[in-house]
Amino acid sequence: MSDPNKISEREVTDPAVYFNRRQFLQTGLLAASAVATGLAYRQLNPTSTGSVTTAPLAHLVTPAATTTVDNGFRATEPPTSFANITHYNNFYEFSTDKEAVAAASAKFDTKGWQVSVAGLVNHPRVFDLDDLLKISPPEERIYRMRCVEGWSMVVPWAGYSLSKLLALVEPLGSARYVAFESLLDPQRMPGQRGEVLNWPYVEGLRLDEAMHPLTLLASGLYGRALPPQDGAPLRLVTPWKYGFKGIKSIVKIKLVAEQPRTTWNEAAPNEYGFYANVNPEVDHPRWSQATEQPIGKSGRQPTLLFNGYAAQVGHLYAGLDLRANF
Ligand SMILES: Nc1nc2c(c(=O)[nH]1)N[C@H]1C(S)=C(S)[C@@H](COP(=O)(O)O)O[C@H]1N2
Ligand SMILES: [Mo]
Repeated sequence: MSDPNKISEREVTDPAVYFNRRQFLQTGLLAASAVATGLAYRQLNPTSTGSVTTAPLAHLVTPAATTTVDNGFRATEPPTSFANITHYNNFYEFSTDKEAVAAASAKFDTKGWQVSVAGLVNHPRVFDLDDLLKISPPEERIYRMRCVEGWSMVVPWAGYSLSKLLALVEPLGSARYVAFESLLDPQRMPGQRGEVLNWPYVEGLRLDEAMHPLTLLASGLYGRALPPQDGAPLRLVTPWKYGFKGIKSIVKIKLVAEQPRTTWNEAAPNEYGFYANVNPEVDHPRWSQATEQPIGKSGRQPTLLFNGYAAQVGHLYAGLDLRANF
């Protein structure tokens, strides 16, 4: 596999290039026109990438078509390598060892997956995954990702804004938060046989955060369906918040009136707040949040307020004490 950390900015927009540089060169003109038009990913992508064998996404809309650096949909930093994104994971349902998650989740079967969207909405509904994915074509969104532990990545996700799903079910005026729940199934998720966290993993957002265009319901990365270790088949991505808000393998979305409970806040309330906005000035009780280690790079870099998305999301927190509401 090519090393995406070394490829040019232009290539970053084309998932075909990510996977097989040699094949790209061999296919010559066809590939060049695929870059230009955003077509033909299917033909160009090999069917597997190392040990990861998820399918290429059809109808992927590339950033050039939909996004700008200004709206935050496209980070200018080169993406972290596919190998690192898929082999350095936090997913406690499978393992607490980041480098063991890939193998521990490799056989996770998402056949027949359904997502219930309910609570304070006009049109509650249980979606088959395919129907949910059809709501809007997947767009590539290249987001920075900052884990509360002090490391970071840049991930070319694919998905659509959660707001599109919420608009479809029509939240009632009384809905003020969105609660999310991951699958509970200790048979398929061996980490749930231990009590390291309260299962199922739960998360939540304020409704205005959930409606923000950056808030992504992700079904893929690097132009392919999400690998199990990254939250197959569907996970949340809120790039201005610490990574633990990005709940994986979602089965329930519920519109509610009160602030929902969240797994890490429950596990250690003094360490992990409900908001979890990335903030270099609000340290974790046990370590500084001023800098971060980008995975696959040498040397730490400064962490930015709202992970560099202040221009897009700062208004959501006008008047909020970010230290008290960490
Ligand atoms: N269900 C579930 N979702 C989860 C987690 C988890 O353990 N279980 N870990 C979170 C944390 S701490 C991070 S940093 C990100 C990691 O996502 P990645 O492995 O795709 O990089 O997933 C988040 N979502
Ligand atoms: Mo994390």
